[in-house]
Amino acid sequence: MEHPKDTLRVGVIGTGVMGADHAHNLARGVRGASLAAVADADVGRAKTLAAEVGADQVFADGTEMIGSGAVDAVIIAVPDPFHADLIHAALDAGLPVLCEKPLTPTVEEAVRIIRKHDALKRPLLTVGFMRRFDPGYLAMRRRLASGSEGALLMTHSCHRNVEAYPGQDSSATVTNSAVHEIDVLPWLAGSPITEVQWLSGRPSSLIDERIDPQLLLMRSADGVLHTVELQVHAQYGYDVRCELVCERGSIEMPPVPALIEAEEYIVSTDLSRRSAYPADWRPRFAAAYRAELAAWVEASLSGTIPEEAATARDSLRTTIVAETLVRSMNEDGARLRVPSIESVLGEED
Ligand code: ISE
Repeated sequence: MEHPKDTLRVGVIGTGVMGADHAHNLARGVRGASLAAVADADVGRAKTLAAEVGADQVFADGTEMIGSGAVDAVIIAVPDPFHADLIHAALDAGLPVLCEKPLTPTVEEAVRIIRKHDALKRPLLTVGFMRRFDPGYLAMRRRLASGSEGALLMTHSCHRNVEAYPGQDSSATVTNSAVHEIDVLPWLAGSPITEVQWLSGRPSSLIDERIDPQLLLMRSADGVLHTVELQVHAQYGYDVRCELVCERGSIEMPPVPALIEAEEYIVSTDLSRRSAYPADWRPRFAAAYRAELAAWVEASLSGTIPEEAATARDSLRTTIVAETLVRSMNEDGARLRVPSIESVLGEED
């Protein structure tokens, strides 16, 4: 399908937490976009969402929506293992895709997508690593680039969810949650991750299905060391932190910047000092999701993908690192080299 057009008719596939969030954002208004349809195997849930957001059409199957002619572009927000088939269908139909992270849980599936994508005349695939649009991360990146604190030496991140998704195992902490840090840290630091190690210590007694917390150590090609603590069943709040340790100082992300938007202040009262935490990532990254969607719509209308967003290749790189970390988990915390994207794609000289 050829663009530019005035309005991009967007279809949302998957009406769970993130599909619904994207649909509501579209319904609130994104310049150049209209929400044309939603799809979900759970048709009842899709119909409820369609009524809430004013989407004209409901499909029981995302592939059917892609082939229907009713949409010009799709957002894929189904569970991770189902991303690949829908991406293939959308690319075959020539539709721009915004796929929720991760691209795919395995490198093998991601490679097949890259091969198809590389053969296209124009890029169609954007992956929803929304932290690249978050004002907090963007501010840190600008400050680092200014050089005021000198060269980057280390980073420390912490990523805590209130409750783990049920039915997932320890590897999902890496492939579903840590992928955000695996994407955003090289983007901040400007150097790919080349070596990793997965570690765990005393596990929380509050969750049986997976080891929680987990600690990831990652080293980038230029020697910067990244520590990442993941705790997906932390109970108290959704808490994402990041500190960049430099030669002459450290740059810390302002705590919970999204609360400023929600007018949740740090309150001192009754002999105490309190600040609120969001319950999950939607309020914390609300501004990022909106900016990501706006950039994707604008780029799709002019036949390209947003410059700021994670590309298919960026996302393959992330999946390679995540898969190596899961290997380290299965090999008792072995320190492992991360295969280069060129070696995985057979593009080495
Ligand atoms: C979830 O799927 C997300 O993408 C959130 O941003 C992340 O913080 C959470 O850990 C994931 O499970």
